[in-house]
Amino acid sequence: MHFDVFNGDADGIIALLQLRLSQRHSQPENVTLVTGVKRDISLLKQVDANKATSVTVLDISLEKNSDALTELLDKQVATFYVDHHRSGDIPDSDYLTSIINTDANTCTSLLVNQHLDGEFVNWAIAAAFGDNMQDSAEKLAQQYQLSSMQQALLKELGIYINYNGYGRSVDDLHFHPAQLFEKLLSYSDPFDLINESDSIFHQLKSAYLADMSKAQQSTVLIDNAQLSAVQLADEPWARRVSGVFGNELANASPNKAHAVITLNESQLAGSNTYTVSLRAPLNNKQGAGELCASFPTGGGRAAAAGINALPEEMLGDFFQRVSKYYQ
Ligand SMILES: [Mn+2]
Repeated sequence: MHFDVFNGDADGIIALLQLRLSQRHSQPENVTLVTGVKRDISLLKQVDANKATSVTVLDISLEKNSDALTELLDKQVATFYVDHHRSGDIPDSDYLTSIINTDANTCTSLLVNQHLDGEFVNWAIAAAFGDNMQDSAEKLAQQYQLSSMQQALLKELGIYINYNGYGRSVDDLHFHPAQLFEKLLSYSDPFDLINESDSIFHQLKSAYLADMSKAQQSTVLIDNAQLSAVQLADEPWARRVSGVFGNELANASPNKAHAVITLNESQLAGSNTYTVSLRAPLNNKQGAGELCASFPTGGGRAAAAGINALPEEMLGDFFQRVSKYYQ
C-alpha cells in the first residue's frame, strides 16, 4: 500500500495535487491519505511501516518526523520526501529520494513545480500565495505572463485553501484536508475551479468572509500607541480565522504590537486562563518571544509568540509589559 502524507494547508495539499495530476509518473494504485490540521506536522508516525510499500511525504519538517522516517527506511520502504522546513540530518539511504530546500523564498509546491517542469504551474502559484510566498508567487506568475487579475484570483484561492487548514482539530475545519484534496483533484487548472459557480472556491470564499466579518466585530481589550489587543471567542470560527485576522490587523497598523486573546473554556471554575497570540510590530520584529516567555506557559519567536494559559489576573500585567517594551 502507498501512503501520501501531507500537511493540511495550501502548500501541502497542492504539492500532492500536482504530483497526482501528473501523467509523467506512474501513479500508485492503493493509496492511503494521511493529513490533518495545519499545525499537526507530526504525521509520518501514522504510517503503518508494516503495511507501507512506498510513501510520499510533503510539506512537513523532516526533523520533526525523523524517527518515523528512519523506521520506514530501515524496513526498506521507498520514500519520496519534498519539503522546505528544517530538516536536521537527512538520512543516507538508498530508499530515500529527497528534495529539501530551506530557502525562505521557496515552498513545497514550488519545489514540486520544478520537479515537474512547470506542468501545473497555476496550482503552484496559488500554493505559493497561500503559503505567504508573495514575491516568489508573483515572479513565477509574471514568468508565465499571467494578468494581474489572474494573479489576484490565484492568490485568493491560495488564501482560502490555507485558511481551511486552521483549527484546533479537523472538527473545526470546513473540509477535512483529505476531502479537500480529493475534490480539487478534478481540476487540472485552478481557473476551471474558480470559474465554476458554487465550486469549492466559492464555498471557501463565503466561509472565509463570514468568519472574518465576525472577527471584525470582536471586543477590543486595549488599544494604545504600542499595543492593540482583541478578544476572540473560544469557538470553531475564531480558531479558524484568528491567524489570518491577526495578519490583517498587523498589516493595517504596522507600528503596533498585536495580541489576540482567547478565553480557555475548558477550565475549572474560578481559575480562568487565556490563550494569547502576540505579534511584534511589523516594523520592529523583536521581543515577542521574550515577552511571552516572561509569563508561565509562554514562548515563541521574536516576531510572533504566544502564551498557552495566561492566568486572568496577569492579563493587565501582560498589557503593561508589552506596551512598555515597544515604547
Ligand atoms: Mn509549506
